[in-house]
Amino acid sequence: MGIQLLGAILQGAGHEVSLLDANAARRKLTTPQIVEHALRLKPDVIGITLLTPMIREAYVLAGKLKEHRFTVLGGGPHATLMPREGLEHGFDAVVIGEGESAIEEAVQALLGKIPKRSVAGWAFKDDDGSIVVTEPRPLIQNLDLLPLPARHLVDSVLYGGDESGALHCNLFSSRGCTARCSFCSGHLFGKKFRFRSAQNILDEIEHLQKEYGTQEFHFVDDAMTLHRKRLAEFCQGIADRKMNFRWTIMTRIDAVNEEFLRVIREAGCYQIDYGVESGDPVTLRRIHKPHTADMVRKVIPLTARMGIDPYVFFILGFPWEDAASLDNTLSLMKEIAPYVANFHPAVASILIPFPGTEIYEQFKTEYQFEDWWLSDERNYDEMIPARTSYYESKIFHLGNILKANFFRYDESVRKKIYEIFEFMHFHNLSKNASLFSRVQKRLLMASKQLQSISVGAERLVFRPVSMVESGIRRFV
Ligand code: B12
Ligand code: SF4
Repeated sequence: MGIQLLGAILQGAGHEVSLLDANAARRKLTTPQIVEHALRLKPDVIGITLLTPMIREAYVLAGKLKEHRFTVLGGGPHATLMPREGLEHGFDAVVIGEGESAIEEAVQALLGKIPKRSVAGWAFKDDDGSIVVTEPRPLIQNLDLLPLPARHLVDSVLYGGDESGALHCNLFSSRGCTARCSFCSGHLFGKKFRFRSAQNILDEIEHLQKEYGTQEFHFVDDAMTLHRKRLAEFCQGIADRKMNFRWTIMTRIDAVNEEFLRVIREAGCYQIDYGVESGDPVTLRRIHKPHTADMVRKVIPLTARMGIDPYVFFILGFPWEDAASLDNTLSLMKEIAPYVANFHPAVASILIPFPGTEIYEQFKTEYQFEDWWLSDERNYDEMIPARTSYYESKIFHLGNILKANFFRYDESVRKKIYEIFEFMHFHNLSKNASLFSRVQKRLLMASKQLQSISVGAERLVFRPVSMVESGIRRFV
């Protein structure tokens, strides 16, 4: 969505724009393939989104593009946190913060049409090779003035099964979050909560329904419910316009109440993602989470009672945590499990010290992980291969964060993390009544038992199982 918004701004200003998502769910491109694409297109400026987990690949790509003398511009979360680093790794310039207000001027300056120093909120390499960072650009005040993302510039089939696909259902209604969680890398949109008007969001949804037939929408706001009056207007607007669609949101435990949940449920909201993070009171305090474990005990069952599915995120392994603190988290998980539709182990769930966070600054020297994203050694972003054991490759498919070993967990903490991952995975399987889930649950238990007796025997029996399963997946 970020690059679609920038595409819309540039098209509006008369530029020719092409978007390439090299990391789309159904098509991952390699660096040589991206370079080849650029050589075919020969654009005047190439913009690249920079996220910390993929930063090494992005820097290699920038280097390769520079070999062909392309002009390369960076932007996004990592560029905002580490603008100088981007320039030291091949980029000609990087935009710091929101892109919409800066992109047009940045392109003009890179094309030599306006002086580079006249552009606010970016960093560039001057003619003598020195790095210049200009004064910050104010945040966009009126989000209603933004154009609709240029969704037509990306092939929706790359994201989902059919024409409408999963691509056209993501949208945002606000930016910024007022909390200050010590692990959160959300600096891009700032701490001030800014929001689009209810009418403006409904207009976009109406457009998406007409244009693409989309009936389900996912809001990617950090904390959608911070301004309740606006959301109440949004719900009223759905009724007034006689619209009918389903939607999901992400928000904070401290930012909902019963009446409010009822209103959004009646207006079609069927899922809320909450960042619970921990059940340990010390940890919740130390990470500055704006809720307590008791608030979680109330809000999760309440959400379920109101007819909305709670999806819940946890983060395991804060540097001060021992097996007892993790046990507090597991106990809370077990308490709320009857109401939880899904625990999200999908996006890893083990603490990663992202740049710019309080956790990173506090612990980088003690645990010697300064600038870890630049080294291959900490490359956690790979799946655990099925050759370890069937059990591990399923329960712990993103468990490479444990191998990255940021916080040197001792054996008791590691064991507890495994136990919690197993709990989350089995809970999710049991919520899914399909035959596949039931079979997988049995296979997992068998693989675990066999592994504890003989690693070799587990491999002998379960290697073929993994092969058959991945064959079926490829076929499906
Ligand atoms: C939806 C989402 C996801 C989705 C989809 C991610 C995707 N690639 O689109 C899923 C669930 C898959 C996901 C996964 C992860 N995510 Co995520 N995600 C988000 C979320 C909530 C919304 C993203 C979004 O659409 N924003 C709205 C659009 C409009 O903003 P945008 O894309 O950032 O684009 C703007 C600017 O960045 C800039 N810009 C972007 N590209 C460019 C390029 C140029 C050239 C220029 C000039 C400007 C520019 O301009 C755009 C308009 O203002 C953000 C939080 C947030 N509030 O943004 C986190 C966020 C991006 N995720 C984050 C993280 C950490 C992850 C994971 C690593 C989590 C994990 N532990 O596994 C994984 C890694 C995924 C991966 N390999 O990319 C961090 C990134 C931190 C960082 N330093 O990189 C964020 C910021 C959350 C946070 N607060 O910490 N995520
Ligand atoms: S509540 Fe969520 S978005 Fe807000 S600071 Fe905490 S982790 Fe980040």
